[in-house]
Amino acid sequence: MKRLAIIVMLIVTIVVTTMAQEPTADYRVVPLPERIDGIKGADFRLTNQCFINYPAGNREMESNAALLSQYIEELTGIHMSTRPCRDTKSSVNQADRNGNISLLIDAKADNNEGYCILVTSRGIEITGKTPAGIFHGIQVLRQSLPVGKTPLVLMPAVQVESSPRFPYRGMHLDCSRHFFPVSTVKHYIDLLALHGMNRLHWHLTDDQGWRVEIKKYLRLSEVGGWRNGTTLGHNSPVNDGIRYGGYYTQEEIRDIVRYAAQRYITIIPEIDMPGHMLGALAAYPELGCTGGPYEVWGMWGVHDDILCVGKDQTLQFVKDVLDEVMQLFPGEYIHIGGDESPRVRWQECPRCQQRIQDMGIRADEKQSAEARLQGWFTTQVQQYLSEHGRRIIGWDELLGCDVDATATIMSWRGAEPGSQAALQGHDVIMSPVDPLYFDYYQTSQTWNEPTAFGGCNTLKKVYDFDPVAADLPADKRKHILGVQANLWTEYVTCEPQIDYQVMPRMAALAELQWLQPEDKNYSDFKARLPHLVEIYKLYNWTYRAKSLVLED
Ligand code: TNX
Repeated sequence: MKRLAIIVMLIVTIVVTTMAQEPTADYRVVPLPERIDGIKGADFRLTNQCFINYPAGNREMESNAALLSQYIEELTGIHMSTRPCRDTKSSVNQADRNGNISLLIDAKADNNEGYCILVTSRGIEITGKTPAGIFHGIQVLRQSLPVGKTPLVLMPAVQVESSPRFPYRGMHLDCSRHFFPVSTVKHYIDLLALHGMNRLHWHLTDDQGWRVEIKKYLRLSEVGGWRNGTTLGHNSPVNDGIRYGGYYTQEEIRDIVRYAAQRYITIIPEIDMPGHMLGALAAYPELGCTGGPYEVWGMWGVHDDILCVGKDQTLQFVKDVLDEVMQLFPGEYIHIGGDESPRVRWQECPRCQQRIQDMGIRADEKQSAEARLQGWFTTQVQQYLSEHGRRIIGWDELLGCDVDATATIMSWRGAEPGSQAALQGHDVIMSPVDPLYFDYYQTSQTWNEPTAFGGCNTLKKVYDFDPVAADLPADKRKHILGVQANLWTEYVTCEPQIDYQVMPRMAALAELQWLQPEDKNYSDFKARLPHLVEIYKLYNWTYRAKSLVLED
């Protein structure tokens, strides 16, 4: 009897596995779509006989179609041609859709970045209000595919729909502390795209190197872009003495901005001011309070030498730099830093003190005159940018120096400053050190890990974070525009190390950015992660494998 049962079980297993041999798509990807509703009826088979249709004459959709074709080929080896199609609503007509994938604009959809994927025996439709929404749908289809060469993929009939919880879904990359080639920045953009993100906060200037070519001040990159050596270990007195640096030409930046735009990612450049400016001071010492000489810094931390805002020349410099930055980066936001700006030089500087007098700036029990001077300076910059149709983002230190509510605050010293800012009417991006600094360790057991800044931000900690504090009043919640993780690179020197720090934590971040809190489920997320990791492996990306199996 027992034997018979075993034989029956064996036969069932063989039958089931043979039936399941057709490589099959699984729509439970990362970030998990809001709705995945199976549809009764026959499934669809994806083969190299299918076309990818896009509305004729629409350049963005043409590019979407080309990227989808590229992704399908990379994952499965199936080559699908793209094809422009016509009908009355700049969409694709029904006859052309049969047996193919069609990318369709639906102007009536309500979320700008939402998508709908409909799979029936007649074909696949990816619909969105905008090409950006369709691009997110494309990433979902891409992630749903099995990885490995195959002549066909079985696509179960389904309707998959989603729209993101937050409009701002970002990652930050510091290219000052270490400089990364254009190819690495593009690679980072590819990571963001796969994970459904739409903002790259690009930290381009700091004490350790100025990385953007400014035509009016060429010494910024030529002198400010290079340091004479780098400290070893965690700010040890030992310096490697190796000249280190580099910068992006304006042409390279335009190329990167275009590459990002094709993936619906807006780049927010950061020109950190008035602190973290040694790169600029080394090149133009007259912009500092003491006049220098200054050197591009080979250590990490916060430096006392910052811009002298008592000099009109400094303000002119900042405006000139921003003029070129605005030409390079078409997005609405410019990040002007504002963090970690010691005021010791300003206290001693006759020009800064004169400025305080001239502007009638006064200390009170809440703030020093010098803190208010930073506020005055920031407001000058903010007004200049707003005259040019731009808005500023600044680190949460700006809350301590009187900027008005049109400044968007990036909350890094915890989530609390962000909540405070929202209460004061600022828009807010949440990127608290704990748990969204991806330069921090991913485990408390650090001995086998590459050197990191410190801390311990595990995958689970990232997943469990809610960017909107439970006690934030309902009418203030709209100010939390989104959430971002930061990758500072004091200890990150090359592309594989970038990848190791961010993957798989950025997968957890993606779920915070897209999912409503009640739809999050850590163990379900962990069960979906291995397939995403198959894709990381396919592209030869480095990631922290232990995060899949250990809870550390
Ligand atoms: C704080 S976050 C900084 C950076 C460092 C980072 C290291 C912020 C506004 N300033 O300059 O690189 O910590 O985690």
